[in-house]
Amino acid sequence: ATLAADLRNATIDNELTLVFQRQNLAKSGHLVGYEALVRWRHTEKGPIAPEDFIPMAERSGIILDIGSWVLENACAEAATWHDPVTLSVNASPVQLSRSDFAGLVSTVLLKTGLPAERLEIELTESTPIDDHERVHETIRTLRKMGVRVAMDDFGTGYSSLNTLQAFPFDKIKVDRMFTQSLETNPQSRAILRSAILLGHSFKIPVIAEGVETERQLKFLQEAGCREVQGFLFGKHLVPEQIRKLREGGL
Ligand code: G
Ligand code: G
Ligand code: MN
Ligand code: NA
Repeated sequence: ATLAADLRNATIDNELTLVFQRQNLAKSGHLVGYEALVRWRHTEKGPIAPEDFIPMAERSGIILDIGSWVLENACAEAATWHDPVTLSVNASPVQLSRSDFAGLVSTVLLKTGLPAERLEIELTESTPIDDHERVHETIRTLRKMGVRVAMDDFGTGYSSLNTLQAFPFDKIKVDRMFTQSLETNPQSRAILRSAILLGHSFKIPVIAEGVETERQLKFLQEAGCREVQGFLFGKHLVPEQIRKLREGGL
C-alpha cells in the first residue's frame, strides 16, 4: 500500500502522537510556551516525520482530520499544564481556508477549557493561500476571539513579504534555514537582522527557530530577536514530561 493509503486508513487516535518544543525569551531563556509537533507512528514503518506526510495529507484533504486531532489533543494537554504558558499549534492554509476553522477552534477551547489567550496558531505556508478572503476572515475572527496568529517559516517557500503585508499576524517566525547558516553566511545574518527590524516596525515579536548553538543564540540576542526555539534548549518533550515539569513548578 502507498503511504497515502496508509494515512487514510490510519486510525488517527492510535497512530498519531504529539511532542512539544520549548519557546524561550532570547535574553533570559525564560519559558514562554510550547509548540505542538505531530508525529505519525506507522504500524510497520515506525515513526514518520511530518515532512514526509503533511504535504500528502494536504493534497488529499486528510490534513483536516489530522489538524482537528492535533488541535484538540494539544489544547487538552495545555489545559493541564501548571504554568499558563502559550501553546502554539501549526495549521495549514488548507485548514484556514475552511469557513468553519475559527468555529472549530472556538469549540475546542470550550471543550478543553483552554483560554483563547493561551493559544497561538502558526500558519505554515506549505501550500499557497488560494482563498485570500476566507483566510483573512478566519485570521480576523481568531484574533477577535483572543487567539494569536503567527506567520511560520518566514522567508522560505510561499511564506514571504506579500503574505506578511496581506494578513494581520501577531508574530513572525523566521525559518530555521537562516539560523542554521548564520555562522557561515553573512547574507543569512543580514536577512535575520532585517526580519527582526521588520518585526519591530510592525510592532510584533519575532521568533527564530532551529537554534542549536550558543553562537547562534548570541547573535539573535544581539540582533534584538525576542524569542528563540531549538535543540539548544533541549529535546522535544512528550506530554507526560511537560506535566511532570509543570507540577514541579518549572
Ligand atoms: O517536527 P518537525 O520538525 O519534524 O516538523 C516538520 C514540519 O512539519 C514543520 O515545518 C512543522 O511546521 C510541520 N508540522 C509539525 N506538526 C504539524 C501539525 O500538527 N500540522 C501541520 N500542518 N504541520 C505540522
Ligand atoms: O513548524 P516549524 O517549521 O516551526 O517546525 C519546527 C520543526 O523544526 C520541527 O520539525 C522540529 O523538529 C524542527 N526543529 C526544531 N528545533 C530544531 C533545531 O534546533 N534544529 C533542527 N535541525 N530542527 C529543529
Ligand atoms: Mn511551526
Ligand atoms: Na517553521
